[in-house]
Amino acid sequence: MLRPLARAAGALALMLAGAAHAVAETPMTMAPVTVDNVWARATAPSAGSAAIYLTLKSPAGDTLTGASTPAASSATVHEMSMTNGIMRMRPVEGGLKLPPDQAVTLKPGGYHIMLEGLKAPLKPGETVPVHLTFKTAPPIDVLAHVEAIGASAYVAPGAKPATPAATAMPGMAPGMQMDPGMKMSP
Ligand SMILES: [Cu+2]
Repeated sequence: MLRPLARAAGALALMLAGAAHAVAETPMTMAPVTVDNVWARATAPSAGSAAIYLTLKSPAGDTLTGASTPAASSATVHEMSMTNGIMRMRPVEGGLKLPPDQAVTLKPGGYHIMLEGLKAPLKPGETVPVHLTFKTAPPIDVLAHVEAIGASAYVAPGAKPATPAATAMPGMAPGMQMDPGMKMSP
């Protein structure tokens, strides 16, 4: 009587070990990235470019490798830097690193997803579909809420917008100057 029971217990222990192994491996291979507060500024009717802002968080660490949207012909992760009082922006080499369990916010004056070849102006209240790809996590599709032309942050639906500040270019904080040598369009 004892032997079959012991064998059954042994088999159960093996099954449990297998289950624990599978659970332990999940965060390494499929850790989802959470995406919050996806937004863009409305654009002027003639604008050819815009910027998408959002907050990303990866529990295990990851890299935002790319983005695309049907609203523009290209979407590129950009960073900004100040050199001699001139704001420059350029593609983030190798993708945007997401440190483990640390929120990374793309916002005006900093990292942003640059949309070029905008197919239509972005109007307040609209949503823009954005497809995000990561080095490890599966791709994520999100909707960017289009805020007022001078908005400086995401406004939750139903909330009162913050006082807008006039800005000249998408992706730029008020008072920033474009580098005259910088090419904006392909
Ligand atoms: Cu840019």
